[in-house]
Amino acid sequence: MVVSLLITNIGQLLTMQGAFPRRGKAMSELGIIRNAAVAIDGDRIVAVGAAADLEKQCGPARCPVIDTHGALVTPGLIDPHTHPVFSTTREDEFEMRLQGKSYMEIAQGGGGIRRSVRDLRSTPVSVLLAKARLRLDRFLEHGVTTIEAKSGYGLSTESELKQLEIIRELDETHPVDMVPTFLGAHEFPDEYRENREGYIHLLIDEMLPAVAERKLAVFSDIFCEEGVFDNAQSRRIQEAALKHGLKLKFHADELASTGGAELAASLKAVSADHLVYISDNGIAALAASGTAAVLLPGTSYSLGSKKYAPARQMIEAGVVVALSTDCNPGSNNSESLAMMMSLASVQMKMTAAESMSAVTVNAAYAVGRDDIGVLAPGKLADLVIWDAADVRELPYHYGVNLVRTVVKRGELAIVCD
Ligand code: IZC
Ligand code: ZN
Repeated sequence: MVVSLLITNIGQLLTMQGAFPRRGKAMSELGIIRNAAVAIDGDRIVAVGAAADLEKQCGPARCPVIDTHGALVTPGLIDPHTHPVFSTTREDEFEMRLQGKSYMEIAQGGGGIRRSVRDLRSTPVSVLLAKARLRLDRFLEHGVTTIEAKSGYGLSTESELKQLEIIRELDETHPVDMVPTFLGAHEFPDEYRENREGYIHLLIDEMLPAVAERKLAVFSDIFCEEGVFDNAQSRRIQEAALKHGLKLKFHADELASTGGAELAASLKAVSADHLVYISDNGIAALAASGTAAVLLPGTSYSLGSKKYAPARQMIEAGVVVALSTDCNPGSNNSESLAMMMSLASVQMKMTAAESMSAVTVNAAYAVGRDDIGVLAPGKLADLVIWDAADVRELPYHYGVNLVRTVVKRGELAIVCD
């Protein structure tokens, strides 16, 4: 066996082998091997198993070795919903919400997404690249090795392409891998407030074809919400995206119950995200269609809401549940999936094991990938060595970074000791 790196003396190795994706009780199964090792060659895993066996085959004399001294090792975490390319932050809006203003009131006053759009349009690419790169560094430091990344702060053909090209450049030059999503339907920009139909035409006739022709996105997403894109508009735009070969994601039922989950399921979307106000019908529809529910508890937290998505009901109904940060300048500015796991435990009653499935295998499913989120021969060698011995420590020991070492595509990307 040719091995370029052996990681051994692992106390608790979560291989996540087993059902893909995980539903219901299977979300608690983590494919655990104790006293384990992982053998890597190049960017791939070649073997996982008992440390004693793998050390015999490729011991310290024959390849570089990392001794984790009994640590917890997991796949690199996957964040299936982020808005990482933006210019300035919006901490003033965070404070306005503390004083009682709602997210939608701020948006209707010209703040919110439209403010980030004005910012992005007037910021040079070099500055946007530098700012986004720092966010990717932070994701990596927190154990995240792949993110889904949305446009949506351009809202003109030129600026949406600019944002997607930045995502492509970062994917090529930063260790964190990115799955690009076109989110031209994030809002109606300032110049189309009185001509919403005109913006929908621009999306369908110009933006989607331009994005598809340049192969700049895998997914098309939409903010399907009261006061933004209604269900009929969302269906038209997403049906056009399907014709261009894009797969679908939805921001659905975040601030009100509008039937967004049912719409996503009827269009066989890969994921429906947020779902704080999902209906019982919506839950049944997602379970039946196999559309993943990407839950973003940090958004409820940062919006100061007491209402979280009904994760337990979804898990019990057999919905594929994933977790994400929603990292964005408005409703949740965080790069820590471990913090989201902690919120998922306390606020949504998900166990540590369920949360781990939600940020590995199920998150991989939600971004349309099966080569990540699992530690098995042939999969990408993306993994995290934690300053913890048991997965239950992650949601419990919160608000600090427990990541010790991150291996990305077989290379040491972060080393804290
Ligand atoms: O910038 O406010 N909800 N999109 C939908 C967002 C939040 C991002 C933002
Ligand atoms: Zn979002």
